[in-house]
Amino acid sequence: MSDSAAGSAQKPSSSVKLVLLGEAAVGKSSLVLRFVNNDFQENKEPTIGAAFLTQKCPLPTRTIKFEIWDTAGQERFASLAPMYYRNAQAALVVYDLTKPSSLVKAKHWVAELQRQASPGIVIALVGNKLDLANDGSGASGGIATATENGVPGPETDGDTSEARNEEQESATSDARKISTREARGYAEEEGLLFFETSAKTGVNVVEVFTAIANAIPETSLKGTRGGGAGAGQSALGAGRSGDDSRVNLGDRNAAAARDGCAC
Ligand SMILES: Nc1nc2c(ncn2[C@@H]2O[C@H](COP(=O)(O)OP(=O)(O)O)[C@@H](O)[C@H]2O)c(=O)[nH]1
Ligand SMILES: [Mg+2]
Repeated sequence: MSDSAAGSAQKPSSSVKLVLLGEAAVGKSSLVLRFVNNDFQENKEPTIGAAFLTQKCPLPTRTIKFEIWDTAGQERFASLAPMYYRNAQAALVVYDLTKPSSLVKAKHWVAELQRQASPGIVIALVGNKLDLANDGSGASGGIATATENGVPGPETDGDTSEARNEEQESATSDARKISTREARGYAEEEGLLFFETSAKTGVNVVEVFTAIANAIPETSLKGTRGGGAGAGQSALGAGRSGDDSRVNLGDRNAAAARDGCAC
């Protein structure tokens, strides 16, 4: 894209360790495959052991090289999990929006990361398999906000309207079992990035990684070359809450995502 032409010589380049966590079969490996190879396999072989892939994500002011660690569900063995997320600067915590138990699991992961992972870790909550929901446009952006997405209808009827909205939502949502509102509300409380994705169609996949790349605090970047640690501050800027170890993003990342990773 046009940004890669703009002075790539002096652009800082940084490696970012990113881990994927979540219940088995939610689509972790499929999201990586979509991001790295722009491919999808309908009956994907389960990951054996752990996969390690890299993918560059060129941003306007710097290039982020993701080192992606995809596990085969070793999270079931609690003692192995910290090995994966140790020193991770970013985590994709994935659930399947057709499977409520997977959100419960995702919440456990978020809690564990907040308790034990690196303090500045950027966590994105990702509801995958959006193609199985009828309202397939999904939540597409950056920091979780209170804005509801996909909840139909104005509230004209006082006390029952909310319940009706929930009903309508599930009635028109096909296989969706977790509403955008519920997941977004949780992500907002915890200060997580939030997206709904489909590894199958590719919706929002690049956007997730680009939003994460934008959210990595400058101070936690390693392997910076060519520009020093100070470069690229403008890519982060205003939306960050200064006193929190987690990172909040403004809506600009949804827009930035479109121009971000050209991969
Ligand atoms: N419909 C649909 N199926 C998906 C999606 N992502 C993954 N799958 C399927 O879900 C199954 C599990 O995917 P996989 O990536 O192996 O999950 P993992 O165990 O979390 O790594 C596979 O059969 C995939 O083809 C998606 O976005 N939509
Ligand atoms: Mg896998």
